[in-house]
Amino acid sequence: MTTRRAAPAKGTRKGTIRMIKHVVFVQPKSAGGNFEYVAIPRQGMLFLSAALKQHVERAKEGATRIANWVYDTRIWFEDKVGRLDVEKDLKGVDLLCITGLINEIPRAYELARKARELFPDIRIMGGGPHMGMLPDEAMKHGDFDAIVKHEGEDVIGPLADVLLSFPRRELPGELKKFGGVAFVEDGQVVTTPNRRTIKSDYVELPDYHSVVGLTPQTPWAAGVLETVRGCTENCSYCEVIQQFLGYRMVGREVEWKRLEQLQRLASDGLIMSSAQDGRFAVFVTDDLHPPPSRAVKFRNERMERVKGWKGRTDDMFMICQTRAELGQDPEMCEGLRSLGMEMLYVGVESNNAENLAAVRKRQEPGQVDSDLRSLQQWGFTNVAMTIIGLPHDTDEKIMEMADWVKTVSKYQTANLLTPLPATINWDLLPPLDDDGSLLPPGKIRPYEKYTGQRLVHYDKRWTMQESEDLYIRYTDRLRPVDRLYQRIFQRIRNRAEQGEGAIPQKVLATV
Ligand code: B12
Ligand code: SF4
Repeated sequence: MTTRRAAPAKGTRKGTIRMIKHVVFVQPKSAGGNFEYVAIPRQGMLFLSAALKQHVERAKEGATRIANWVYDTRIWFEDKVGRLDVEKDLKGVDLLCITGLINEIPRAYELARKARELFPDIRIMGGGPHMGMLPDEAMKHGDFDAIVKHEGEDVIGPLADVLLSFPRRELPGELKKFGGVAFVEDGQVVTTPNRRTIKSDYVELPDYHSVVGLTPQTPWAAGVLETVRGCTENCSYCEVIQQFLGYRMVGREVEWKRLEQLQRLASDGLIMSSAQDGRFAVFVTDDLHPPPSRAVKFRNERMERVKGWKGRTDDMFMICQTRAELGQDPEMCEGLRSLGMEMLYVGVESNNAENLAAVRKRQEPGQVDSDLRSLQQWGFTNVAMTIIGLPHDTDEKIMEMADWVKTVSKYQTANLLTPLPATINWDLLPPLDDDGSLLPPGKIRPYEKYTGQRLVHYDKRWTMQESEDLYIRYTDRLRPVDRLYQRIFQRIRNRAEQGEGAIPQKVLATV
């Protein structure tokens, strides 16, 4: 472990010398999933980095804390800045924090193993919706000191203090005192009972400034904004409810602060703006930004907030996720349009009623059709999110869906049904191996194939190869939104390579 001495940190007691602990957060390279991830940051790491710093600040205010150092953090998005060179980039680093979605997991485990091999004393923490649900697998295939389940803002600071204060052999005794973590003791994985769910704005502002390679020459294509954690629904293929345990809105004023932060980032050139109208894109990452009308309390609260956002989003081109039934709520549609909500990612999934019932989607195809048309009339650009390979699909019905969905949406996303941890599909659908044969018991799943572009479980209708062909035929009929982001990202890269400054971005203006 390296600990460099630093000048006394601001606010420390006179005479107390604080050291700096170096922390690297890494989001591993994806195995070819959506291009939005390359062009726009994912925010988990941004909140965790801010949480570590907040932890130190709170300690200064008198909260109990055993350590006497400050945290210097760097956030490494491999999709944006390339692969971390473990030997070079982790030199002098005390703590490595790794996240990962399902297709990023092989790289996540590889990073943990390599870091341990080259720096035996480094501390390594893992988390996110995959590792948090499968700590046994993470411990077996990666080399972690601790895995955090569910959200991490409340625990990352105290946990980092402990990991860096004790020799590794003494850690199990200390880690037992934390809720919602997993670690290895005497060769066995120990998982402690969950902690309490935290406030969704436990950290108010994400830490963009620690992102490696975020400059006016290489800005984000859009900012991200979180106003809610969790979802009011419970679709069978989705992991959100298990991961976030309920729908929780962040504070009204916190939303405003986050909007102001995005404005500052855009004016510093760290989020690109359109040369045509000067606006910059903001992706509201909430699973359901406007809640469904039946969730009356949340829906009304969102309506009030829409009014409160007036004047705070003037230079933003906003994008959010919603259910189609938003089309039945004229007041909300009008409000969202008036604050610059331009693009909606709509959970369409299927146009087959039996499929929708099978996945507990609580929507009906005829209604979805008219809702999407109504949203178009309000002036929204619809991005229809679809899933194929559902129980009642056939090749023919899938192609028919492609033809229909283009009439009610300008862009689309497409995924073949993919089992996710902690969902019913995980244990129900027999997993396939890399070559499409049934996975032998005990073998790790070929996660790099879990990009939604093929079936990764046994299905008597399609082999893995056939499902890849089906995916290509289906998406060839669509206008995938992904390709829009790919064009934007390519422009950023070209401009950066040519050493040019701000990006005259016309692509979003054409949306
Ligand atoms: C927005 C979003 C997208 C956008 C992303 C745009 C962007 N740049 O943000 C788009 C549409 C591109 C997308 C794509 C995909 N997504 Co997505 N996405 C989401 C969504 C709705 C929000 C993500 C988010 O911002 N969450 C909020 C942050 C704060 O949460 P977080 O990152 O999980 O981090 C917290 C904790 O998990 C924990 N934590 C995380 N990492 C670590 C690490 C350490 C060390 C610690 C201590 C803690 C910790 O602490 C964090 C703070 O509390 C989530 C659902 C959700 N609500 O999370 C799905 C979700 C993450 N996506 C999911 C999936 C499957 C995908 C795809 C693979 C789909 C596909 N087949 O293509 C792709 C993958 C993209 C890729 N890598 O190539 C799954 C992940 C399941 C899994 N086990 O991996 C989720 C959970 C939804 C679901 N269906 O269940 N996605
Ligand atoms: S509405 Fe979306 S986020 Fe909510 S459970 Fe269904 S798929 Fe998941």
